[in-house]
Amino acid sequence: MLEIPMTWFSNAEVMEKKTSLITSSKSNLWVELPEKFSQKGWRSHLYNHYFPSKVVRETWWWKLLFLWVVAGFVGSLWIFLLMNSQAIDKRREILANMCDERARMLQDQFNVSMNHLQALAILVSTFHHAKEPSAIDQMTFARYAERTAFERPLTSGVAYAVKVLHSEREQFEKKQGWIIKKMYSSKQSPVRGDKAVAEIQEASPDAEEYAPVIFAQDTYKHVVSLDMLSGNEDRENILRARESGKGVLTAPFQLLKSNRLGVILTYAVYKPELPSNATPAQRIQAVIGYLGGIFDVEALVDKLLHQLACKQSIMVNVYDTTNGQISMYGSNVTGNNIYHNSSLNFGDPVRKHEMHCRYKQKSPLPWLAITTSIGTFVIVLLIGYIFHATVNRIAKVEDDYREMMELKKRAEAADVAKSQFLATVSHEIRTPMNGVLGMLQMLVDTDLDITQQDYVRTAQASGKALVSLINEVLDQAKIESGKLELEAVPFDLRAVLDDIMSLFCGKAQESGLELAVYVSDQVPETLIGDAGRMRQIITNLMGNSIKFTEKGHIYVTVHLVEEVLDSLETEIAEYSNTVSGFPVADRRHSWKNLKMFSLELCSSGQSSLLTTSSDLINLIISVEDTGVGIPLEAQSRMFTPFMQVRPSISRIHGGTGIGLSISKCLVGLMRGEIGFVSIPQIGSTFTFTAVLTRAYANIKNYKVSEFQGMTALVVDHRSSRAKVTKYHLQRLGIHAELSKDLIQVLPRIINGALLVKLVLIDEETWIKEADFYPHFISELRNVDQPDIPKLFVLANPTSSIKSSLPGSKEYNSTIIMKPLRASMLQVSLQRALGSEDKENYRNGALSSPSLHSLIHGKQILVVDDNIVNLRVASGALKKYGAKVTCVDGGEKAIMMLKPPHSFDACFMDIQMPEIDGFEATRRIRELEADLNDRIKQGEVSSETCRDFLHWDIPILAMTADVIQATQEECLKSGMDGYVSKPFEEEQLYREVARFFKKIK
Ligand code: WA2
Repeated sequence: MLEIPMTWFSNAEVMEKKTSLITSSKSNLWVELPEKFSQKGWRSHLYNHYFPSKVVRETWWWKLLFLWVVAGFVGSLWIFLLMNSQAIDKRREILANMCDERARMLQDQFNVSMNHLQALAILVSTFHHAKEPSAIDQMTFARYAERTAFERPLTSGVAYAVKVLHSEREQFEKKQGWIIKKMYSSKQSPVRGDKAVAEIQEASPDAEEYAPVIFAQDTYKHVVSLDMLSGNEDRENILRARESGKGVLTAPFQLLKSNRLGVILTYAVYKPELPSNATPAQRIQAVIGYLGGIFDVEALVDKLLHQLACKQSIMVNVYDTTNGQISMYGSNVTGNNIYHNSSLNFGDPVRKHEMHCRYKQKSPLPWLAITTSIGTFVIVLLIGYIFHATVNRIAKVEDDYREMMELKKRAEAADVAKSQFLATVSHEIRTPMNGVLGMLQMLVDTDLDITQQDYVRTAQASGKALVSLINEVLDQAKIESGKLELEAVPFDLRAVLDDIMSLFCGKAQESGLELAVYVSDQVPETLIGDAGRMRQIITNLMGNSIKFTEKGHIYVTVHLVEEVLDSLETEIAEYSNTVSGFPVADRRHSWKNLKMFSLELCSSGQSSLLTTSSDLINLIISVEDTGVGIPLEAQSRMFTPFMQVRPSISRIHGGTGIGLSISKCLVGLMRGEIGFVSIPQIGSTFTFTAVLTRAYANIKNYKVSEFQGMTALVVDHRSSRAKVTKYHLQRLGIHAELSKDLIQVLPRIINGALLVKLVLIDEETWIKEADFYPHFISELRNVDQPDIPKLFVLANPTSSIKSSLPGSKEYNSTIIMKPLRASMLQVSLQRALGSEDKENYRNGALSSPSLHSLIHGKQILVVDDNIVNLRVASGALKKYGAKVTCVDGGEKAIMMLKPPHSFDACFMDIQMPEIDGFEATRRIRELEADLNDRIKQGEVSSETCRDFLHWDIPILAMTADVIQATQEECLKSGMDGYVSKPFEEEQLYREVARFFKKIK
């Protein structure tokens, strides 16, 4: 029992070591552990919580174990005693059986002897008394008796005495030739040996009657002429025998001339006329002689027992128990307690005999009982040991588990601290970076010479690269700690793709790449998911493609997985029919890799994901490029963080190499897969799938536009590129007819079969068929239609070709720069059809003036505790013509925005001391709700409130902290959206457009 606390102490020591190990690294991790976890505190905590309970538990187990061992000991002892007593019983039973058997045999043989003695008595009566003269003399009797001795197995001899009255004595003695003698000398006690007998034979004194032996078997010849009534035992025996008429036994006594004990059985011989039911008196009267059988018990029983098996294993004693216990046979050995008494019945009711049997050897040790009980006890001990070991093991496992839980808690705390640290550090880096970038942006807008401009742009690019690097590292850290969670917000995937196209439009222009996007019309308008992450994945893939593509195109397609599964078998690859005509790595090969997976899903019953639940949308998105491709040896480590195709890549192309690994994780979070196929020098196609949810509320719809119901003719000799154009037209509600060339379709337009308002010709087709256009244009002008179809040329963003585009000007055609985007196309078409807002139009750089138009003249309040940030934000907004007011705290913001006020919007930092952005927003919303209620009830006239019947100022969160800035959280606290610092024009436009439209 003493051992328990000791082992516990050693455990505690080990734990302490572990603790110190962890806490020693505390400073490195910057983990601020609560007091409970500090070395000392934690230890005492452990002692308080686990030590007492453990002791209680242990003593309980020990008591149980002790009880078990004691019970086992008692049990095995009991088993021993039981088995031992069974063994003894068995031994006793065997003894009893053997004893009874011997007793029965002895008795049987005695009976046989008795019967023959009776027969001999009858023989004597018949041939001696009933014959005159007698037929028997001593010789005859002796010979007969000797020859029939086998019939009396227990007798050692027989003798016959006659009844002689005193009156007849003289005559009898004369006739026999000897005198009747007395058995024992009167002076001396009976003496053994022939000499003594010879000496003491003296005549019998006078008596009423005598019983001299006349015949005797040769072994007892010495008793002839002795008066049997002179011996005590013989006299009593004779008297009893003649009275009863049955065989009568003496007690064992010393026989004459013998040193052994003997027993004599006597039968009386009567006169023949005696009736069978005679009285004792009559019998005494009628008796004429006595036949005695002499039993030398010792010799005879010995002989008898020798005939039996196992004589050596048991010891037999025969006793006459009539008066006390007179041993008839056997040595007097006691001490062995197992014995058995069998009663013997020798036919004389007066005499009682018993046979006592006991084992010669002491009973052997009960080995079976000993081994069984010891075995049982050993098993009990073993079970006890197993129990003990198990309990110890369980206790140890429990302790280990507790220890692990403690460590896990600490590890998790450290992990939280790590991400907190990362968030803080990134925020701390981003805040000054925001200032740097903001100021650089403002610097760009000042008067700078070419060199200065170049320096500023380089600085800007480096700053942006640093911010994106921080974002990526933060993402990676969040993914590693499992902290990255996706939002579920409704968004328009097509708009997201348009945005991404705009983002890369500049870069594509530089290298003359054709960018195209196509979204299958089966993909719902609005999806619920994480738009930002979706954008991040596609941007990453497109960014990679841009880096490694110098000519040709980059083509993004979005389909439903179900669509692809259907078309996969039927569609035949046409390598030449690509967007730019360059061969590509067929995206279907990359689909196939993923599809194998989805087929497995289908067969394993998870096809419900694909078919049954109609609200789940399985998207498959491919980014196809005609770049240098990925070397085969590098293909296996494409998704490993910081692994790049070539070490030199980062120097040439920039980037950290964790983009793809992040994308893979994001795709995984969207329950999708990512894969790719790449042919060196041909290109690569990356494909990923994602599971999103269908949203039923549409965000915005281009189809409700003025183009609804129009028909456009798309002339393009590349059908896949025509498909892209058709997709964008359809988004605007324009019906598109496709044609490979003008010659085919012209007759239909002329004869009025095809009424088209717009004709969109791809630049490449335009150049190819340049000779035909003068004819076509003139034909078109002569067409009998209310409106002459407008002509558009879809130009690739390569300035060199654009300037030399033949004849586009003279045919009054409009050039639309690719990549096509719905908003841009809308503006271009509006302008050409005369309904455009002239100020809005600037091809390819649409957002900036739009933002200007949105923000210009607006009263905007900017709230940030950081003066630099305040200046940057206000500078950025002022650039677009806003009237900016700045405050540096939540309290002031609430004061300023207490309605009524004259602000149109508010940009508010989230992380501020005292009152943060969320809290300030909540309070502002409360104030607004309060005033709105009062307006409703007519307490306040609406005139004082700038004609507003309902106060709800748009509040946008500004944040540099990506971790905290979730759209959901912003919306929860009453904000309208968020923009990340530093302001990106794109994002700013998107958010501002959303709520300024709302006001209008
Ligand atoms: N026979 C032989 N030896 C003896 C003895 C005896 N009795 N008595 C003492 N030693 C003839 O009962 C009648 C024989 C007696 C029968």
